Amino acid sequence: MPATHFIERIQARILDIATIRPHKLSFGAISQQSPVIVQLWLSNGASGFGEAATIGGPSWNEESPESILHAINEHLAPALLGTDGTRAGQALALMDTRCRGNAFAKSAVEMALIDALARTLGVPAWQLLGGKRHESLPLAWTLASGDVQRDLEEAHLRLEQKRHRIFKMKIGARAPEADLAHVSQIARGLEGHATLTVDVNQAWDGNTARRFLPRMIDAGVTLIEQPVAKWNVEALKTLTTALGDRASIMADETVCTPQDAMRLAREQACHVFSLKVAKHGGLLRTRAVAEIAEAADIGWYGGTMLETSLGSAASAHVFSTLGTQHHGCELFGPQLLVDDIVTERMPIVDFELQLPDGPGLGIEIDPERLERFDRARQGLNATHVDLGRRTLTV
Ligand code: MUC
Ligand code: MG
Repeated sequence: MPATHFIERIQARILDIATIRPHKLSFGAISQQSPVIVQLWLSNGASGFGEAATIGGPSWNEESPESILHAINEHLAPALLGTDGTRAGQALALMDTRCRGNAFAKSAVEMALIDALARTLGVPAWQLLGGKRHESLPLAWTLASGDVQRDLEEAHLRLEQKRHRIFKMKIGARAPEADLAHVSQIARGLEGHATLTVDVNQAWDGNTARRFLPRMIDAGVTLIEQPVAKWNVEALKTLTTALGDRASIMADETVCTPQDAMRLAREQACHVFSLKVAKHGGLLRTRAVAEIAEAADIGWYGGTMLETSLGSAASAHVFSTLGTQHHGCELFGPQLLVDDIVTERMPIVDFELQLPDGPGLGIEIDPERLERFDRARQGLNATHVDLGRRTLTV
């Protein structure tokens, strides 16, 4: 009989970490990330860490750091305490019965559980996720300062440093003509040295997308992310059919659950899925969505919610297990933050992120930094409940 290790304690907290510059998206600019960090202890003494980050509070989708913290403290942790921690799939099913939706909150808990389990077994998390198929992945950077000169300086520096040669531009906040001018200037400045993606973050209607995307492609863009609202699968499909021989259309906000993935696959409504551990509800469900992609001849891209090195490493573990039909990844969250919570970041060598080995998620959390960035400790919002020990931090 394999050993049973009960879930003994779960602690969640919000951190506040500034970004190195404002990051401008179609719905606003962010200058701080507020990831929720979970630590989960098993009865054998092992513990693991998980993270869920949102972008712009609840601007990117429904969940916010505060709602994630609430869902974990009030619903998910009480459901899991005392249950068998060696059954991650069962833990997910239990969380589903106690709490609908709330994929980000569930993903942080599942990540911590898988880290603790992998550490218990002394293996890297990727071994529990099907086994590694990639040692490294091409790493994109997002140009989102809002200023052409600054974007170009950033891109040239990163090319020189051999860190990034895939650049994503955030558009949709300004008039499409202004975005087109911005993208065209950047494309001219980087011609022959980099590949370009645009992420519209749902800002355009179908007609605007049909008019402006061909001109973005003429300018040099090869990958187009979420040009229309998440519900607008019809328009996504039309664009995929019309532009398919010239560029790839990528779904991001539209593809969260395996059911979303099935619909897009059935309708052949995009060429690529942007995979994100948080929106899929964990590492195991990221694999479920990726498997639907593979079966439907849809490619994958390793997306980010601008996590610290903790969430980025967890994403790297699951991405390392996926197939060959990929467009690289954008796990650059740590580089956008002024500081981190790990002792050592994943290295970037020759434009590629090196995927971590070592037990669990393969990174070590720095407890001093965890305390320093803790929102409750900074006195901004004292909502840090420690379940298991039932202590309340104020
Ligand atoms: C998104 O929608 O892809 C990820 C990278 C970035 O720059 O913004 C995010 C959100
Ligand atoms: Mg996106």
